Amino acid sequence: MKFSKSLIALAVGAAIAATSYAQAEDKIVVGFSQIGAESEWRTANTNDVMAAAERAGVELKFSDAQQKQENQIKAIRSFISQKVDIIGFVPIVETGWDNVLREAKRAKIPVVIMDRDLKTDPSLYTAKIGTDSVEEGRRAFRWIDEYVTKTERTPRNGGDKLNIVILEGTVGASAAVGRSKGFNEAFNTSPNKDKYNILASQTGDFTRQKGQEVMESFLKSYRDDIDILFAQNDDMALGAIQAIEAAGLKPAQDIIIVGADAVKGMFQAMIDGKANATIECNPLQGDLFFETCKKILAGEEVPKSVYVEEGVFDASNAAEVFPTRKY
Ligand code: GZL
Repeated sequence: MKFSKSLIALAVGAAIAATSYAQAEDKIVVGFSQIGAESEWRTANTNDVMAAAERAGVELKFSDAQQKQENQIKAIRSFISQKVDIIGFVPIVETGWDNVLREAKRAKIPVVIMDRDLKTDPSLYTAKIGTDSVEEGRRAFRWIDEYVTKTERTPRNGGDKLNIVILEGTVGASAAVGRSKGFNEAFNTSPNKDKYNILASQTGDFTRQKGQEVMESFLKSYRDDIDILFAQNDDMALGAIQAIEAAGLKPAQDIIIVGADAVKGMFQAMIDGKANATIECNPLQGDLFFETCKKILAGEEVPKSVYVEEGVFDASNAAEVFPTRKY
């Protein structure tokens, strides 16, 4: 029996389509809602999630919410209607998730939280993989306190207290709320607390641009009264460094600069003598996330909440550590 070439091509095409569909059928389908691309840290987190999805052999449906909670809620609803196997998301703010998580539960789609924390009924999500922002805040103040003591730092304005200004992260974000909570807790329990005064604290929304703008306004109001900056992420610290230099002051010398995240840009600033320290917040959570998703779908028990490993880096070890940094 003779088959025409086009009939054979048709049969081959159909076989490939069936195979890829079969492969797709075997792949776990994960719907993931990411906050946006507001910082070096967030980009590293997104890149890691995508690379980890490849390594895990899962089908990733990825949505970028452009910094809007309503876009995250829309994406989660879309994942539910697409009947994905499991949903992951980074809650941009702590509250406002109850209804959409109830819809996922009704659809019997497990939810895994990554990075930031949220305030909701814990039965509405299966696991949380994140970063301990309260401990990061404690570490920031403790580093400042140790550095001030070691260098016998005195107030630039000749007064009796070292003035601290704070660039806070996104309003309502657990990373900002937690870092403020931890910083204030360490401050209030320090034997040296009377050495310090928190002069001003304002959100810079975790972005470099806003960090620069708010630092410019701090300098306009308090210039030579400012001794220390705690920026709740490195992007805001890097923006503030630009503002400090534009005001004719020396970052890391006139004003001590401590950030959070430990991104490459901050390592370079420490190596260049323009920043003093950064508290690590590890964005490389993808492998643990997909491993947890697979366990959940296989019916295995998983811990309700785990934190990734994090450290503290400063100008004394920045050059040595920099070549080993993965983000
Ligand atoms: C922290 C993370 C924060 C980073 C910022 O866990 O959610 O969001 O510190 C990022 O750089 O914008």
